[in-house]
Amino acid sequence: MALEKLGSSLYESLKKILRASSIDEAAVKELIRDLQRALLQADVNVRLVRDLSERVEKRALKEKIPPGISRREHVIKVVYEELTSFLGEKAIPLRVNPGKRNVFMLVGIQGSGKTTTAAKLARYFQKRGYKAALISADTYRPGAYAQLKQLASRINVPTYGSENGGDAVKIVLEGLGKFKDYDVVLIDTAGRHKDEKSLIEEMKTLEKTVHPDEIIMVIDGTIGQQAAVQAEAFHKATPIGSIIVAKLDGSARGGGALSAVAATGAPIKFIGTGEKIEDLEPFDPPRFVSRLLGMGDLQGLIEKVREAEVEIPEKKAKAFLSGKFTLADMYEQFEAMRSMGPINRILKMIPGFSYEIPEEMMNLAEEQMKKWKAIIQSMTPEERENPRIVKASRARRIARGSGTSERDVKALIQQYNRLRKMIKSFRRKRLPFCGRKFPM
Ligand SMILES: Nc1nc2c(ncn2[C@@H]2O[C@H](COP(=O)(O)OP(=O)(O)O)[C@@H](O)[C@H]2O)c(=O)[nH]1
Ligand SMILES: [Mg+2]
Repeated sequence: MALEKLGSSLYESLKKILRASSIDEAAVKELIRDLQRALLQADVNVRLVRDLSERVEKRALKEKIPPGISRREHVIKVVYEELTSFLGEKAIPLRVNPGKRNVFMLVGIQGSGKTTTAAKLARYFQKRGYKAALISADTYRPGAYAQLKQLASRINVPTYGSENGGDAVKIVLEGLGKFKDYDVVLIDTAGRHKDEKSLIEEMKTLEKTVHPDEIIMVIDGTIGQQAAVQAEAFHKATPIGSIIVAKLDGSARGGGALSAVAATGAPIKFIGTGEKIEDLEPFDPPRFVSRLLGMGDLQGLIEKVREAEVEIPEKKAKAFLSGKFTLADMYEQFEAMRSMGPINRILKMIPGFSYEIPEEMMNLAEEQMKKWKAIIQSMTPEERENPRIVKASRARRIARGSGTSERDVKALIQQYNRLRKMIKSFRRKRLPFCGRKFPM
């Protein structure tokens, strides 16, 4: 199962709850089954999934709902809170003991982002006033040392390593001898060997001889199920103290990180959000969960859902869905949307849209909405009820009254016709678009 799917399947289950006409025990149970399926498919540990779903079920069904929020919002809140508390409420920092040298060793398979992350961490500590140094223990991949040295030279951090292979343990010990009076020494290791066994052996030996203060596993945020397998293999060899999830830029949601956390029990401390040396952020569990669930801002969404739950009388909703609605109805919907704030903010909260709509297009949509609103306001009630009567002379009058052009007026009427057609075709396809409340 592709990695992003965890997020989207979790989101799909939550969306069902958002759309459900009533939240009863059956709806909650169904959500929990969906949740379990999504987590298990993402290789999250079975026991963990059971614990998590038991807590969600108990809280969703038994907990007294706080005043001011609906049962629907409460259920979503519970899921969100339980996932967050699983990841840790707050970021756990990578601790540096002052007055002593702190040695951190980065492990992970080739390509996960170790070398880049080592340089990013050096920069992170350097900016906080620590004296940092780097050691390259990747003697297997040609050019590994050169890559680290090149990154480090940009930030003026000293590096130790060997151009032409050699014994990784010996090199690390030499490097540590050189960097005695440093606050932080970061060891970049190999991610590949002749075979997996010799890689794991090397990590074990390094751990035993070097005794790093913490072993940090770097995982690629875009990988799926393998995250658990990798994490387990490394954790067996050396105790993983923390995790850094690299490549969490772009649209990667990082569901694999959940599995890595489950496999090692180690907290995520940082995420990598780009190829540049500054692209490292302390991990923020609530933000990560929102991302995982595919929402820009879950709490914001919950609020907006509440505001947007415009009560539409059943009769009107039915008429709308049969395509029998007037421009006035469409206007009402626009109003509901506008009261939610700028359209791009709303679109950003909808997964899929967040990455796909370019800023200019969003602004255009907002401009368009303003125009349409002005046009509809300049119409007579009769014209709103029956846009067909708007011919050339009426269109001219409306354009003048709204400060738009005749073309704009025609475009709106075309849009109205298109929306009607679209809704009629939805009906034919029997899309689950029903319900007393009309979700925008
Ligand atoms: N977009 C993005 N690319 C990254 C990130 N971290 C590492 N990379 C890229 O991933 C590739 C492998 O990184 P590297 O540090 O060499 O991985 P290593 O084999 O584990 O040492 C390189 O092209 C990096 O530029 C990140 O946070 N975001
Ligand atoms: Mg490397």
